[in-house]
Amino acid sequence: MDEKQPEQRGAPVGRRILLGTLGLGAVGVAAAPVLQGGLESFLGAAARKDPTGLTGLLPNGGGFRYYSVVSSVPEKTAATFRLTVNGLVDRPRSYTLDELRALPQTRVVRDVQCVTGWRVPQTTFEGVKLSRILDAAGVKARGRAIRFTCFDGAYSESLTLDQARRDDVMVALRMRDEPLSHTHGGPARLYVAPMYFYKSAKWLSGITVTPQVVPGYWEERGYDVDAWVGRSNGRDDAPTV
Ligand SMILES: Nc1nc2c(c(=O)[nH]1)N[C@H]1C(S)=C(S)[C@@H](COP(=O)(O)O)O[C@H]1N2
Ligand SMILES: [Mo]
Repeated sequence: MDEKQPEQRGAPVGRRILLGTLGLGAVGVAAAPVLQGGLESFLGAAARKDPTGLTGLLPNGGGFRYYSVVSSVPEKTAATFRLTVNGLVDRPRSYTLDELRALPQTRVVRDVQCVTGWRVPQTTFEGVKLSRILDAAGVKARGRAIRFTCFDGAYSESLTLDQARRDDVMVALRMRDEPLSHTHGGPARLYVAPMYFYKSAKWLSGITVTPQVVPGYWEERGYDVDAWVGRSNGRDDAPTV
């Protein structure tokens, strides 16, 4: 296994064969949490140590793979979801889902590209431009980067302020003309169109303006902080895993 592909560490061929034997590929995402629980107990300590290896192999529909670095994520609704904006800003605040929905929505259609090789062509995302949220908060002069946190309690991501202000970076509320499902990181995920999909943090709960880039979850484990598709450590032409 390539050392630059930590998403796949702990998911050696043995597990793939196991998953294949169980026919997981055909089962679909609805059964995934149950199956993950079952597999975890079956595989024991090794699986608990690296749940990514298991979840990364599960299908998420329409050519997507389901990724989570934790084995279960609470579901949030319009009643319970909050997105907090804080750090080096003049006006820290939190948004409800309805408040995000009420803001002007932007639409971007691009290929989704995971760093491990799978790609989903021409996928529509809709949501609120991150620049709009940053402008509303008023980034202080010392603010140079953004740290994103998630209500899965583990994942994080980062962007420089310049990257965050791009027109094709948003807090996404919809994907493929539907509300973002829980498995795709709903009700709101970060969507960074020009970068590998690991930048697009699911289950977004926090946007913190920081004085410098704080590397995110996978970046601490070897991925490039600047994750431009084709210019980073991905393998665009690798076969789908
Ligand atoms: N919170 C969270 N966000 C995440 C991840 C994760 O494990 N946890 N995985 C990333 C990676 S590596 C990919 S490829 C995509 C997968 O998104 P999907 O599950 O909607 O296909 O989510 C990204 N965002
Ligand atoms: Mo990924």
